[in-house]
Amino acid sequence: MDQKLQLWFTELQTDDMALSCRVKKTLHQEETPFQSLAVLDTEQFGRMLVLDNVIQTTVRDEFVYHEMMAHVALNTHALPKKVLVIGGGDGGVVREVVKHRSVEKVVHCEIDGAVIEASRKYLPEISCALDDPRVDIVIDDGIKHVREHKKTYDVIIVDSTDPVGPAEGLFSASFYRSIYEALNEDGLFVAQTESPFFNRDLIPRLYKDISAVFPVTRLFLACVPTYPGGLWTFTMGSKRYDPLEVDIAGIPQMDTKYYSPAVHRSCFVLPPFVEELLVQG
Ligand code: AAT
Repeated sequence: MDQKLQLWFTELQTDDMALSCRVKKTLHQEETPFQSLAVLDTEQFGRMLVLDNVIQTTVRDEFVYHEMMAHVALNTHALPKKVLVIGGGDGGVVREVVKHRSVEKVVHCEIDGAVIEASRKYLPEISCALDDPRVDIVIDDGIKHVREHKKTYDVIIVDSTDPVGPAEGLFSASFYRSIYEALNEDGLFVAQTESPFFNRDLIPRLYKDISAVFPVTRLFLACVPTYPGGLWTFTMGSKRYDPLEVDIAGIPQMDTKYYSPAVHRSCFVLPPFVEELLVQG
């Protein structure tokens, strides 16, 4: 018998489907006041951040999600100076936001300081911009933060966990109204809005709620291998700028692996089964 011991992490992505990854090593595990937190070193995806047994990000595929959360929104706004990132304690979205030269201040509001600490220690390639002088870290509930800041931000990015537990309120109509008020008069926001295969009730509701508040509402897609189903949705609500009207020839050259000017355009092209979700509401 020459069989090495094999350890696997399994995420139940739906009640009836799982994703399993072979684990080289468990680097960290703790119960925070908000959730159970683990950092695993996996064979397939490298280091992986897991909250409440759900994969949040991995070193090998994180670029897709973080680039698409940041650059579609920031390149839609004419001159984003002040940006709020809610959630995203790993720092991946912040790392992408600070690539924009117009950005003067990034407020990073994460409810669970333990996620930031673990990411600083075990995910340096993702958390590396958290010490940028333009970044202010606030440990607080994003819902409370937006309520307390009116007409403050040009762009708000909601990098939240799934709509259960502390993140549930980040998927509500009242939260979208508070976001509207926290934005400047030409502001816009983007949120991760889950899987078009497995969240077919949630996505139409969010789209309708955001459309009720923002004159421009657009849904776009990207492929994130470690999220359920791979294909992932993001929804943007904007007071003035339309991401489809951006002159993509004017987008500056950026150090990215998934996002590009052409992808800025193509990510809004929706297959009919996704388009269908937007007319249900
Ligand atoms: N960058 C991809 C990682 C995430 S983590 C989402 C973060 O949102 C977590 O660190 C969590 O602590 C934080 N969070 C949850 N609720 C709140 C809140 N109310 N205010 C501020 N931060 C919050 C996203 C992964 C998406 C996974 C999709 N399956």
